[in-house]
Amino acid sequence: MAGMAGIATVFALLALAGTAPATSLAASHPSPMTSRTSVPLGAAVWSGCTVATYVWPAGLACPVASYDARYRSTFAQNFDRATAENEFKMLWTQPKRGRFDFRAADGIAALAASASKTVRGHALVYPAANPRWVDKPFFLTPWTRSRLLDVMRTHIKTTVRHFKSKFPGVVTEWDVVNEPFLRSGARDDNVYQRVIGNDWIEQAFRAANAADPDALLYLNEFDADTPNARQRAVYALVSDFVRRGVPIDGVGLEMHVGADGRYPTLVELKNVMAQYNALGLRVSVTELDVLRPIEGDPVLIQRAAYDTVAQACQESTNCDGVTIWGVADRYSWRGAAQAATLFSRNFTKKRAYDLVRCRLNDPKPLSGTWTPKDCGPVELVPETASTEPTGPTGGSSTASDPAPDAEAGPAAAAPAAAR
Ligand code: 9MR
Repeated sequence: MAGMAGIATVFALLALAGTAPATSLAASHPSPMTSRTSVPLGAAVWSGCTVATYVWPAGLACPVASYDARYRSTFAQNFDRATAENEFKMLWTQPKRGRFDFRAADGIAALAASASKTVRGHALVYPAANPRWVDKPFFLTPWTRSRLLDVMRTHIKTTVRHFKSKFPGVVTEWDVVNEPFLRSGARDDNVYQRVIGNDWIEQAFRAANAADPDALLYLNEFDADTPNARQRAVYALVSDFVRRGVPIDGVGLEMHVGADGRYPTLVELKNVMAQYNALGLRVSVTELDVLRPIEGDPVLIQRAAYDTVAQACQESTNCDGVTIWGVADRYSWRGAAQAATLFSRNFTKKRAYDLVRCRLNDPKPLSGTWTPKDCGPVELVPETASTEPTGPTGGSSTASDPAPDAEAGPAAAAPAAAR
């Protein structure tokens, strides 16, 4: 197991080798897209689990992605930008009140900068990733609205300014608020909601904009990619923001899909993206991964799911990015056996990667005529191949990607799902 200082050193050394990418200026919000010749493909990266501020569940193996050269090269060679899977969260960056600790987060920014990639900052306010001192204040000094607002604003300002000055041009956008709604469409019952009240989300966006007027600002939400109560709640909130001039640029669609063997249809996804387009907002697919289906050929179904999401983004002119939640199955939070990402346990590229890349490299332009290039069929197997249901684990695949369980190497630890 490696210590946090070691992780930061590894990434800091890597940073010396590269040049930071240029920033894009976004003086007004929502910030319209000015060109669309390709859509960036990102990956969530993480540095490992042994840091002082984060207690890994006992008994689980600890993945040390930062020390795996294949992990770093797979990211550098195949992705355009990074999201810190955990290290930018408040639990890591302000573990004690007023004591900021950006060492692990800097490691991620340095990894990206060393490979000339940008970073999506994830996330400034994510109630599920609060440190304990935010959720359970000392009983003699309970939160008041003004005290907690001050804490939230200070956290946002300090974090955004830290990256803006230490890694200029690298962190170009932020998930300002993460997962503020419940499945019912009601507000999540978290400390900001209870103490500050309904305007806590607006206050967070205003603080982020004040800290970096050039950054693109997103509200990121789970399961808001199909028409449902949570999606309607997100839509109502962001349309109100646009109407009143609250600074926001886009909506992040997480897209952890494949539970119950399902994923959104192309029409559903394009309709949701079009709703935000009508408001002048961008959409970004921010955390895409696909669980093994319950029935049917797992590789083909996962491939089709990836292709569908990429096609929706390709054909929606306000879609400005797709990020996969993990570089490779080996270190995926889903566990390697789910084979949920675009690279196998042994870092072999899957056909789904080529399909996604092909579509994102050929997006519908902002104006003019467009005929999409042929990316080839999803299925590249003999027509006799069986796609019959094969049982509750999805069975084995007849397609040509590496079988998830057939390869050597340790399984990555899979943290418990957050919901
Ligand atoms: O993938 C992340 C996992 O390693 C963490 O244990 C977990 C707890 O913070 O967060 C996971 O990432 C979540 C992301 O930050 C927000 N959307 C849902 C993701 C999966 O739970």
